[in-house]
Amino acid sequence: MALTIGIVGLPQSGKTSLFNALTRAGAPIGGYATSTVQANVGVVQVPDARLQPLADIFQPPKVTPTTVEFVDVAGMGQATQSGNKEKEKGLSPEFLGHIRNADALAVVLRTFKNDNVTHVNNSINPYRDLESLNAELMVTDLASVERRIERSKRAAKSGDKKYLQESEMLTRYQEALNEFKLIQDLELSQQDHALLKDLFLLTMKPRMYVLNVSEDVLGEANELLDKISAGQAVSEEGLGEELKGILSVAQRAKSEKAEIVAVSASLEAELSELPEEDAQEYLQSLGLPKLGADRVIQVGYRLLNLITFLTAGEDEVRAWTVTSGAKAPEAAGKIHSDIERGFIRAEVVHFNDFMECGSFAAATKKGVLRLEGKEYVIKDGDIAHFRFNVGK
Ligand SMILES: Nc1nc2c(ncn2[C@@H]2O[C@H](COP(=O)(O)OP(=O)(O)OP(=O)(O)O)[C@@H](O)[C@H]2O)c(=O)[nH]1
Ligand SMILES: [Mg+2]
Repeated sequence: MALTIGIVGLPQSGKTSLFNALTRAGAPIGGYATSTVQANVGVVQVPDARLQPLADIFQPPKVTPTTVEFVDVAGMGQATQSGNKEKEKGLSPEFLGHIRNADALAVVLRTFKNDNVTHVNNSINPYRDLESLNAELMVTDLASVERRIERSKRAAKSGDKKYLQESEMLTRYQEALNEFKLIQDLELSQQDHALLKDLFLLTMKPRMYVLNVSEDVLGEANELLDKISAGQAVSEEGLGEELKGILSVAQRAKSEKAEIVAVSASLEAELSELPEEDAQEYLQSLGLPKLGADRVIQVGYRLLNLITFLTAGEDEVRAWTVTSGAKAPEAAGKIHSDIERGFIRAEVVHFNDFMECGSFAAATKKGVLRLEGKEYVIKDGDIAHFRFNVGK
């Protein structure tokens, strides 16, 4: 199960720079001449500080982190202009093909100043850009919903109640989108979720805002975001233009309960070309927290309600991803469907407890390695070993 995050934003907002920072892929960036036409797709290993200490103990030949896939597409305004003549219909099919299946969206908003980089709307205003991106996503969803309404109405002619109900539900989405509401903000029943599942609407996807800020305000931007997420009041007074813009988006994100991070995509893209230690050292010398790219990945995990569990042994130390709340057999199924099918029990020790003991034998002796049954809910950081039996 590769988790996919689609990077979207206006043209020249720094999407490909962010993609490069995340994936170290070195995709071409620059002015319109090098604008992304073909999507860039890259797989990133999820940094997990628990893998190395385990590898030091078990000395396995293989250490395997989990991965996230990022898809970087063309700027949105651009996609509609060049790929789709009828702008009112929303995003082009090529564009959609790339992000429809994304599990979440990273919405890149430019606040950085750079006179050499043109802005489609001719000025820096991330709040306005967010509104215009939302409008574009909504128009696209509206087209999908309306196509589906046609279909349901045709099907409803047979008198089948199911389709009547379906078109009522769809009409509600249509009205909401016409009123500039995101589908994810509606109150949704289980039936709604079932219907929405195969509509792949863009305004239904969990999203994070990635503010692409100027290098020189990165530190202040992070402080500002921390304050807001801690619920402190922040006033505009005394803030420079760029920080004001950042504040307006941050406050909105807070009210939407959306995740938000600030990065300097071009700085990070440059740093990603250095060995990781040098990059971290350089960041520290600037008084900056860890790489924004790492934060983007972590936030992606939070957005999707994912946790990591581990398996550890002499053959391999490995991280696995499951949805938070998953029970032991489901987690086992991530490793192999047979292990889920033939699940007997799990031997579980939390990473922190394990590190205090240093070995499974010591963990057993201390009583922190437990036997758990099929109702056990896996926790982030659990080291698990599954016993299973698939009969002939
Ligand atoms: N100063 C500064 N310039 C940046 C930053 N991020 C991107 N740029 C510059 O902005 C230009 C566009 O960056 P890209 O990463 O190609 O932007 P994009 O969103 O992929 O652009 P399209 O593919 O055309 O939509 C490049 O010249 C970058 O060097 C930043 O954080 N600070
Ligand atoms: Mg690009």
